[in-house]
Amino acid sequence: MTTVALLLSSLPALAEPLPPPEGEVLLRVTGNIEYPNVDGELHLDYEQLMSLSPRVIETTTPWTEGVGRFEGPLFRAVLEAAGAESESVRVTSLNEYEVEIPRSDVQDYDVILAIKRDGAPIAVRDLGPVFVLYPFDEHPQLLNETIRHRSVWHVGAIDVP
Ligand SMILES: Nc1nc2c(c(=O)[nH]1)N[C@H]1C(S)=C(S)[C@@H](COP(=O)(O)O)O[C@H]1N2
Ligand SMILES: [Mo]
Repeated sequence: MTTVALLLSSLPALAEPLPPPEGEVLLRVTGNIEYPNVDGELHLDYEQLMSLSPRVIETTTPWTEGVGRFEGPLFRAVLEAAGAESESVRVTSLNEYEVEIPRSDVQDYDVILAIKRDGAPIAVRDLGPVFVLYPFDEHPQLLNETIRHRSVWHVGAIDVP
C-alpha cells in the first residue's frame, strides 16, 4: 500500500446519508441532524434499522415474561447515522408519551432500539414497532425508576435538539 492509501484506510469511515427507505417507515429522526434522507428528516424502515449495528440482548424486563431475545440497532448507531451531536434526545411514542434520553446513557450502555423479539417483529399492540431497551440483566443497576421512564415503547420518532 502507498502511504496515502494507508493513511486513508486508517481514517474512520465518513458517514454518508442513507437512501430514502423503500419499506414502511418505522422510525423518524428529526431536528438537528446532519444526514437526512427525506425532507430534512432521517426515515428508517425495518431493513435499514437492522443494518445499523444490530445487537441481540437477552434479558428480562419489567414488562415482559421470562427472558426475551430482543434485537435491533444500537441506539448510538442510529444517532451516528443521523449525524446527531446533541447531549440528549427526545424520544416520542405513537401514543404521545415522550421523554428525554441523555446521550451518556447510549454511550455508556449498549441500549438498543428493539424491533424484534424472539425472532419476530414486535407488534404495535405489544411493545413495538420500536422499543428502547436497556440491557437490564447485564446491568441490574438500570432497574430504577429513571431508566424505566426512558424505556419507551411504541417509539415513532427521535427528535434531536
Ligand atoms: N409508549 C409509552 N412508553 C412508556 C410509557 C408510556 O406511557 N407510553 N410509560 C413509561 C413509564 S413512565 C414507565 S415507568 C414505564 C411503564 O412501566 P410500568 O408499566 O411498570 O408503569 O414505561 C415507560 N414507557
Ligand atoms: Mo412511570
